[in-house]
Amino acid sequence: MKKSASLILAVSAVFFLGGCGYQASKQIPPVQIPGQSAQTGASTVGEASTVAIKNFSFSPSTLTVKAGTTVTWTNEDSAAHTIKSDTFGSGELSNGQQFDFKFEKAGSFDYSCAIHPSMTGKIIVE
Ligand SMILES: [Cu+2]
Repeated sequence: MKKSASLILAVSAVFFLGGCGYQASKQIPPVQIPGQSAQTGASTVGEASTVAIKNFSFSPSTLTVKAGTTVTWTNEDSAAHTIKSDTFGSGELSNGQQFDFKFEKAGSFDYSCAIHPSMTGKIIVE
């Protein structure tokens, strides 16, 4: 009884120490937590090809895309807006309406809203 108790204690001590040594030397690789990648996946940085029109502004106000990308504007305001530039333009977009334009050539394209000239945006095509 006494002998077996000390044996269990000894075995436990070996397990404990061995466990510590194993954990200390074990390299824990960085783990992608699914919840985190789902959060970052919501923002389409670099690949974004959509511009929201909301609260009387273009979001993002400056969008960088690769040549050949079609950019889609969506009016999320209750007020009507337009997309106006020298090279592309929409008619009046009411709530929920969209306007597409395919940017074939590299360059920098400033645009505004014809109804609200203070609303400005820029598309940079690389
Ligand atoms: Cu507007």
